[in-house]
Amino acid sequence: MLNRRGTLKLGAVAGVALALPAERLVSAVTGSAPKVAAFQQQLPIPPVLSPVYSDRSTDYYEMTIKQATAEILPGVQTNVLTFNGSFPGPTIKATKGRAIKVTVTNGGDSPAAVHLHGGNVPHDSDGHPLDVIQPGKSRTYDYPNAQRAGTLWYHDHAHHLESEHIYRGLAGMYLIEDRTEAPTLPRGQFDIPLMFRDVALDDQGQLLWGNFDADRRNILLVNGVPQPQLKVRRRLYRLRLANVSNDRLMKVKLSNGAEFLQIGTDGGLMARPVRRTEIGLFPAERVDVVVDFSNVAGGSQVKLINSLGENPGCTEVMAFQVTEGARRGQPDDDDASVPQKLSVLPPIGAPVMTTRKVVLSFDFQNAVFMINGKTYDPQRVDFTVKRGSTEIWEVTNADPDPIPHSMHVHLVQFRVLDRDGKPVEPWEAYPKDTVSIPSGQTVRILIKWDSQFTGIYPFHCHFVGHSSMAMMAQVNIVP
Ligand SMILES: [Cu+2]
Repeated sequence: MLNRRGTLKLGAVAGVALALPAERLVSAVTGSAPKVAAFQQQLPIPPVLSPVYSDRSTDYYEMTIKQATAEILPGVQTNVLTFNGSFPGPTIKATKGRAIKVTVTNGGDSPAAVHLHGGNVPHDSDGHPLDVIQPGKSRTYDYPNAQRAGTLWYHDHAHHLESEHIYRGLAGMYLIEDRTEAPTLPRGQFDIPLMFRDVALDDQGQLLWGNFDADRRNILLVNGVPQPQLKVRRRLYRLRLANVSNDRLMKVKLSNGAEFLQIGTDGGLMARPVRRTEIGLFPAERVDVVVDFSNVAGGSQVKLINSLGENPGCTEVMAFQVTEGARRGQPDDDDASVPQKLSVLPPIGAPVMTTRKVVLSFDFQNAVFMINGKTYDPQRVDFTVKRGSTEIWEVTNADPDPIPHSMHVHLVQFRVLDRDGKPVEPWEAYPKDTVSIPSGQTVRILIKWDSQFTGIYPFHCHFVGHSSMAMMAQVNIVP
């Protein structure tokens, strides 16, 4: 049912692929294959950004958007667009209740906007598509971190440009921590972000780019490199799985058949852990898991397998190289554990006042994506909502197989109620900011507009190939 791409047939629809003879089609739809041995490179961990200044309430950060090179393939310098020269961008670690101000300077040559995905932030810090930083200019984003701890990420959101900008490298992790919540979970070097995304490279190792050419992005990266390995000890690890691909669907499992213990979703910890053997990830979704390597023999390898991979490199995503070392309870173990009660979730809240229909569809005639029959107009308000109110959205993917969509709502974490009337599993119920909407399905989500902020915020499909081609709309939240 799930297809690998949201754009499988769209190249043809847009008249791109059909114009090419068959033999050229092959090279047109597939990037150059990397000549890299699997599981030789160490998994890079993106650098954690340091504040330039701190006061009693706030940490102040600075980042610069700039062209840089990244060694995606060993010995090959690939031109990328970065935050601070880092591919992916540096990780920002925030603490719940402690504000952050990030001053971003645009050293690139096109407008950019920084959106904190999953963040409860003022509308003028949300990175609205028209609220951009022009080249050579700077602006400061306010992130109050007045929300539950969670695995967020930041990325470009400039009008019509976000798809290319994210693809070229403008994305990074943003982790909000809360030391009082489930304090026994693995921490520090045992808490690892895994950012998955794909690229297509030409023969010189340079990025190939086209909004509708998702099919040729045949190299899957983890934290910026293909098929890395991570040396792990025989103990518990927290892995923050984040699919930051433009358009790729993933479904991951462990090669030894071991289970993931899922502890969190997009917006933070769940009430209780859930055992899972295979985890689907639509673009922009995050799944927080704990994996137990303590019963794996030292010297053996556990692979992370993507069952939707179209080639060996996209299937065998990475390897965990299990080193010898102490078993659980031995001196090199910090007694990490997963409590049965992870977190106390906020109550569902007030009665539902409004039900809205949101229909996602592709306009085959004009090769644009629409919400409720309209393409995105950043000047138009699509829904006016009252701050503090609770709404149900019935989100329908009206497109035929294989065009999956998703729904990302800025500012809030919502509840996923049901799919075609069937209640969803706890692992995707709450807290979510992005939900998958496969072809033909209707998914109901419950949104409590519980942010203190008002103003205009977008909602959109998070196949960014779709959102940048108009599958976006916006709410105006009024007091
Ligand atoms: Cu879509």
